[in-house]
Amino acid sequence: MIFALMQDVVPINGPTPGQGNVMLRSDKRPRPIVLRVNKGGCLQITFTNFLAKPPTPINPLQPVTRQASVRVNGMQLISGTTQSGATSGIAADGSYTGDNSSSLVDPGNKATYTLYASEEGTFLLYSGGSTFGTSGNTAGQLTAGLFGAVNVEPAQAEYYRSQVTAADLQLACQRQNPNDPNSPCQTTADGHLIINYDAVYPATHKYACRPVLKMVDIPRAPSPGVGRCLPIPNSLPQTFYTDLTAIITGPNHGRFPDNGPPVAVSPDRNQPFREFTIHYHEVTNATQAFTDFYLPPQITTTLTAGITATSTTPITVGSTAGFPASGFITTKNSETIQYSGLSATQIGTTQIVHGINSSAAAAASHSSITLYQAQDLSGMLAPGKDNFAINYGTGGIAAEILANRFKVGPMANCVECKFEEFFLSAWSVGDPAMVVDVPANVPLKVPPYPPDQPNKPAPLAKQLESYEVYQESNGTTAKPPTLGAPQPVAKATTAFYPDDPSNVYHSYLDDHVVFRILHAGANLTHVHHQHAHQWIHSPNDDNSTYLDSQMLSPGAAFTLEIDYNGSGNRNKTVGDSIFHCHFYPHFAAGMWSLWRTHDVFENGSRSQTGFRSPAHVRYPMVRSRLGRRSPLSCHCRRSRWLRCRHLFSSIGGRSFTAHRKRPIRPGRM
Ligand SMILES: [Cu+2]
Repeated sequence: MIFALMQDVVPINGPTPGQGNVMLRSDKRPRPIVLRVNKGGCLQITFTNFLAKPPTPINPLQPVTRQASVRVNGMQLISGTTQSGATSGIAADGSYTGDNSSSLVDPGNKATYTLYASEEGTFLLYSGGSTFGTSGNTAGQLTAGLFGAVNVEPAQAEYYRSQVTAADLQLACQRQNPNDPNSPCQTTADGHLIINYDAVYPATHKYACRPVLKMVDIPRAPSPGVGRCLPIPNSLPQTFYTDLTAIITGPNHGRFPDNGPPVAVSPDRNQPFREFTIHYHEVTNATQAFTDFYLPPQITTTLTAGITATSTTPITVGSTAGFPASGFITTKNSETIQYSGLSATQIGTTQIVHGINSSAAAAASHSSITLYQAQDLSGMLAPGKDNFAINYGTGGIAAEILANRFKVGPMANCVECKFEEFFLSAWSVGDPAMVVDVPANVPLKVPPYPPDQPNKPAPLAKQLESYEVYQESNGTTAKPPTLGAPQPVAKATTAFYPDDPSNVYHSYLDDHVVFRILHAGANLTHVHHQHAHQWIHSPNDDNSTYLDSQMLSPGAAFTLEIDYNGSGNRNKTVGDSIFHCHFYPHFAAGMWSLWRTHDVFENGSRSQTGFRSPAHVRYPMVRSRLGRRSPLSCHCRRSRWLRCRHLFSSIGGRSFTAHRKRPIRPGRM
């Protein structure tokens, strides 16, 4: 379950989306939705519920209720209109609580919620339809994915996309002939595009007349006969982009008139800033990269007679089919007996009796046993599986270590890849949470199949899911699909979603940066910990305490204004600075991301091999002091990606790149 703009969804079948018949457009990566509004402004949300009916029988991790809503912690309620048409102040709450009438929405219906932004900051957005789950780790629709944020920006702020493709940036340049949308782009002396922040897609483009960079803008439409985009009369500004990242500027994409008093560690707070929105959350049911993460298939058989703690008569099993020569036997009173080198008959006639007799706590009569195959690694691997996430992206370390040991993925042949220096960095493993067309865990025995497509079920994923379903269904003797031994044969050729390819957050050295961090989970507290960068607890106070960690409890949200000009901080650290939950069990289970500070311009060029790398995305530069672009960025060399060699593969839908002659060295401290 996710929230998305209506313009970002398409029907699965037929011409129109509807209940259960909706998916994201193929070039939009699933991410928590981020809405933006200025302090002192109102945000009106029209919410349509397209959730499908729950399946039968329902997965215990899914909420049964499919009523849903949008509610935002901490914003002021103005008015709402329920699905039945009733309007009131409390109807803006998106809840069904106490004596209040319900402002939830049934599947197929819609409602509106109008909220007032009284304070700057970030506010957790979620559904109030089902707030309880089946265990401590689940909280109904919240942990199923229905969350996002409302970022309240400074008064007079404007918002622009921080990451776009090279093709899109070409559409957002100042033209040499302003009246001719096809005339060449204006550039600086060294070839950088001069940006038109108000550019719209041409009337003939599939996104006709939408803004290219501006995230909230007045809607436009092609004018009949003229072929140009004209504002739709009497329309209010509308949200066109809900990216996690943004460039937030003052009026006319310039400086803010007054965005906080200067402090010693941040003397110029009126410059535009890059914004990163970071949701920490749990993963209730991720499909893991390798079958080793799952309990091996169980084989149950019957006994010819009951056995007790004092049994001395050998018992034979009813069926020996499928019994391996070694493994574990678990009896019904939870005793586990390891055996090896015995035939199936011997298991039945000797080991069971011995095991029962050796236990002082042995219980009543047993009529059946369950036998586990050997090599059950699921318990040992659980602490490093994909189980915690940031912004729907995860990077559990166990899959990365297994990939190295199985010799798949970009670090397949890395003999010195042993410990933390490789599995929590992009240096050897590639960018975390990148989705590619051919994952590294493609089994050798799977016949050739079409590469995965964005936002569609993948052939390999189907196999792993069916294996998981098998594990959850007790009693069946059907065997999971046979997966061949992993081999370094499958290589990805492209990364999906080039404007948002991974859990790496990009800025240029000295860009002013603001983090908006939120806890979108239900149970465990997290600690946002940032390497190589700091902020102060009270941003207006020269005597405030430095911080590099912030505790987050469920529902909490903080704004962190990074000091010393943000990117690179006081030490001018270029490269990757990791941030993560400081609890290692969460961190190892995927709750980490990278902040990448660039010192060369990322122009979206292709790699030498033709692989469409993350560098295919462009990062428009912030207009910094005096409204000019950063002199550093303007005079730096073009990206050296052209000279990079890419070794590429992936794990479990996440992909990893390895770059030789990488232009940026990891800056982890
Ligand atoms: Cu945590």
